[in-house]
Amino acid sequence: MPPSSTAAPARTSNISTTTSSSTASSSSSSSLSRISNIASHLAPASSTMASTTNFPADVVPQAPEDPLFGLMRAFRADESPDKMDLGIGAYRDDNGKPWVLPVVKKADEILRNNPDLNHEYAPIAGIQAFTSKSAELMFGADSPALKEGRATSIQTISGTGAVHLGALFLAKFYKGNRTVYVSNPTWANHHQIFNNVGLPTAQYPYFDKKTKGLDFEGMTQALREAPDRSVVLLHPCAHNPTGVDPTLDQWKELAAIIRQKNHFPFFDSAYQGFASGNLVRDAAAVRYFVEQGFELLLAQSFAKNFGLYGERAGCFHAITSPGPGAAETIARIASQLAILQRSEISNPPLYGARIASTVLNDPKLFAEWEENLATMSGRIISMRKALRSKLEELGTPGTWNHITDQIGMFSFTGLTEEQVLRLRNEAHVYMTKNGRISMAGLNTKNIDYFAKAVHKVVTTS
Ligand code: PLA
Repeated sequence: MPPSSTAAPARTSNISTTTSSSTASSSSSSSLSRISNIASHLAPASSTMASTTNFPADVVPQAPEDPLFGLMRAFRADESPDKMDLGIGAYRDDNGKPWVLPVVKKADEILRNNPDLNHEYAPIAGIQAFTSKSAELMFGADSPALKEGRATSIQTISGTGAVHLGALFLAKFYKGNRTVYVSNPTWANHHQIFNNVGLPTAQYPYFDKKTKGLDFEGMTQALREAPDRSVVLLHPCAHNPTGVDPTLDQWKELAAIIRQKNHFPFFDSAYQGFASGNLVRDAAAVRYFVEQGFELLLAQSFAKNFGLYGERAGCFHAITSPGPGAAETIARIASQLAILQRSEISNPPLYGARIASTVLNDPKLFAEWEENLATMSGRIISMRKALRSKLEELGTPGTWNHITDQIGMFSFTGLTEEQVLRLRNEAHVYMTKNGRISMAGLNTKNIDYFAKAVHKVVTTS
């Protein structure tokens, strides 16, 4: 697994990119070239040079469009009434519509009626009532790290901003092995985020193509073989893109290896409450690591579990190990995070964090949020069952138990790139080229159509 410092996913999962529409007809192109000839004779000498830019193509090459947002654009442009969006991981209700959580509507109402709110800047570290409750949500209110003052939390631009801030912090201050080990596959943006701050990424095996489950052997072996003190990026639950999570026993083994090798764990938590519908259960791996006394980083997103995608509510947490100097260490870390934050975004946006904070700080609203989470995860789980049984009824070749074994927002179907492209071209079904589907895009109205379309491409490819 050689470290790579280029954004590998952009190369491997690039969907069709639009080329510039410069294909003018031959007659108009010849008159165009005549005009440009005349123009070049009339123009001053300097403008006849090929380019006066500081950013020529060999310095700033044309980059491919982001695969996921490109897919979203292509879906929006498709005029077929049958089209299905199984691309980006955003919850949809049974009518295929975005769902504003009822508890979020309530919090919004409360905020709008609060005469004391204004649009002043937040502190650099964000809204304290939000960050402290975010930490409790993730680590537990009785977490030893919180009680002992060994944790610091800073509000970020959703999960992406939190991963980025962590990456930046490591790039500046981490003196161990600076290669970041990520799962193969992982959320494609992980590579870009780390590579962009100069930290190379390497991959540990994760997904077993045969069982469509976890390659635990491969994963543990790679972590044992990685140089001591490597950074290890982990998804605490609802792994993206595979939907495959280690069991708690496997997490314990992973923790033992990470401890033995002195690796540095960095958790990216984007789906707490989405995997099982239970916030505590989905935090079990993280809480185990904290109980074991690890020093670690954690990026926390509220995009999915609050349905606050575009509001960019998130948090970054650093925890240091217990010991006499712990409080002083965490204060130093916090001070440097504040400097990084100030130079990057100065201070974080208010609205999403205010919504989440209103819910997190009110026991009644919190209980209602848990019901909303159960609604979302419950609908996804029922779609998993329905999809599996429909494919099995149709007798679609292959096994489909992985659809119900996998967990969270996504299922890694095992469909090949060719099959994915046929689904897009022939059936207007949009999913990423790696065969990932966002389960929330399925509903009682379109699931038959999808199962039949999958059956067709699997039986005729
Ligand atoms: N980390 C992981 C593992 C994710 O899957 C995502 C989102 C994020 C972080 C970032 O989320 P946030 O910045 O919106 O909080 N992944 C999505 C969207 C849902 C995306 O790629 O941006 C996905 O479809 O994979």
